[in-house]
Amino acid sequence: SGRVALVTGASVGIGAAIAKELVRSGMKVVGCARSVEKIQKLAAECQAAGYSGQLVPFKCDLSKTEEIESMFASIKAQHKGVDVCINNAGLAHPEFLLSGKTSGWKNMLDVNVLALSVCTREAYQSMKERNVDDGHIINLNSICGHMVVPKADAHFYTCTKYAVTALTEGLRQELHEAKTHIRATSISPGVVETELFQRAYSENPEIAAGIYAHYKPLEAIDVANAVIYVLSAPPHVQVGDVMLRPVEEHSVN
Ligand code: NJP
Repeated sequence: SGRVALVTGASVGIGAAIAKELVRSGMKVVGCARSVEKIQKLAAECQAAGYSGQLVPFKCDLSKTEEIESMFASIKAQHKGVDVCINNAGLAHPEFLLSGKTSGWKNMLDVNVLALSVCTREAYQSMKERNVDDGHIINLNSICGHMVVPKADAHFYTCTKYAVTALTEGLRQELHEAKTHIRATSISPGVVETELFQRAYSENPEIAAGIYAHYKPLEAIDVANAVIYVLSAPPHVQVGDVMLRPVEEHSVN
């Protein structure tokens, strides 16, 4: 399609699945993360599979604002700019409010909230300077962005995802006031089987075992398919949020 998409956190999990599906659909995708070698491997897989798009790996530590800004400058120089920005990178340190580490909370704020906001601003500026009116900004939110899950050790994570809900809605209002047709969407999954999920429960394997005993978690491809749906909606349709949950997830939360 000739459009350029940025996918943050494209090295593993949901971001890797989204990057792959967008390349399959013909887009040029800049995929960023710290472990750029994993994205290089994914790019080679996409090429070997004969996908019509292209995956361009980019090394970026999103907790450093200056690295995000130089990434956008490089995208401008090499690919003119972005038409689609998928703010997927995010982390979940399972830490209680009564005992968690400040460094873990700060890390979540830096990536889940600050980097998402910096990427949103830079993506919008890139679209504006090229008069791109059909751009799209998609934020990876969570079920935790809509409710405080009981008995969870993820209240600070939940706070960062409530921020994503506020930022997505705020973005929609600002885009309207700026008289553009650029769309803003958030995608809110329940448990998805990725490294994030495995890491979050590595110290509490009984919680993970409880989840597997009760239901099958979502897979990264399920979330990637939601992104494809959101991007293929007709221009007058703005999908505000897609909430995706494993069947029966509610029964144990
Ligand atoms: O996470 P994971 P998921 N700079 O851990 C990157 C949300 N979500 O795919 O840098 C740059 O497998 C990291 O790359 P690397 C969740 O909140 C998930 O599960 O190489 N990149 C990797 O590519 C998040 O927003 C579940 O380590 C950084 C990626 O982020 C999104 O879905 C449920 C970075 C994380 O891959 C993707 O999560 C839900 C940095 N400083 C919402 N730090 C779920 N899995 O259950 C991290 O409701 N990354």
